Amino acid sequence: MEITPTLDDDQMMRFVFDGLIKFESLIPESFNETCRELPGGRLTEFVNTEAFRNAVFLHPEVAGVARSLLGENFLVPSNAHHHLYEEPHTGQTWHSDGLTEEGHGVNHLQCFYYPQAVGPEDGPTMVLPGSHYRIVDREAIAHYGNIRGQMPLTVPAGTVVMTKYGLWHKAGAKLNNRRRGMIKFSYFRATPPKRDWIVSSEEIPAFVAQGRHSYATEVESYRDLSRCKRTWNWLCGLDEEPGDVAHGAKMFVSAVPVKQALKA
Ligand SMILES: O=C(O)CCC(=O)C(=O)O
Ligand SMILES: [Fe+2]
Repeated sequence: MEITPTLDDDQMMRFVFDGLIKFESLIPESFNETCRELPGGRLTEFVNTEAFRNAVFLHPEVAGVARSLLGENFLVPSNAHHHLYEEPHTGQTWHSDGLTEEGHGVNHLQCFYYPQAVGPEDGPTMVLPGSHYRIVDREAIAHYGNIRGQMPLTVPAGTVVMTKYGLWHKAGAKLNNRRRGMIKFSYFRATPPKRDWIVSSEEIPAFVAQGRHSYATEVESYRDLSRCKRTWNWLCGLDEEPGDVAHGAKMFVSAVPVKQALKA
């Protein structure tokens, strides 16, 4: 079995912009069923079985995305956490997990697998596309309620959502006693980035603006775009100084080098 990249330039750019990719009903029902009665909490033994590894971690679509975004010899998860809710609850507050990353690179994919369907009243995970670049104090976003552009992961059974670590998310409110499980696991990069996903020409294309997140004002969307360009260039192995970050303000003001000013 060989893992091959599955994303092309356009799909990679979309991931850079959204920070997530979703595959509905990806895992077959026969396998979903075997995951529905698992206890909550850390899953190590179960996910290290050949059956789980082949059905989920090395699923050609899932591993193909990991290969596209994380390069050759990416690290495959060897544990997982089962976020299981059975009772009604008010939901979590907005957060991103952990505090380990703050850069523009794509080094860590955090994935959510739902072995059963999740409806609006089942406590769906809420995610905010594009929030992976807004790295803020975890407590500072906890008070937000509904955010324009938030996406409830109301999904059919067998859905896998792969996100750039750092994406804002939370478990949504749950109104019933139906069991809702979500198995969370992570892939990591092990080699420096280069453009080795599906390409149709050797020439590296410039990042193509993907539009505007609905919560972003026009001004903030410039910042989103420059962050996307930086991540895109980084993924393509162009590890340049972030020109747009340093020079973005030149859209509105101008300046000359100090030596030139002294001569004037
Ligand atoms: O269960 C969920 O939908 C999300 C859980 C979560 O994000 C967490 O516990 O960190
Ligand atoms: Fe979380």
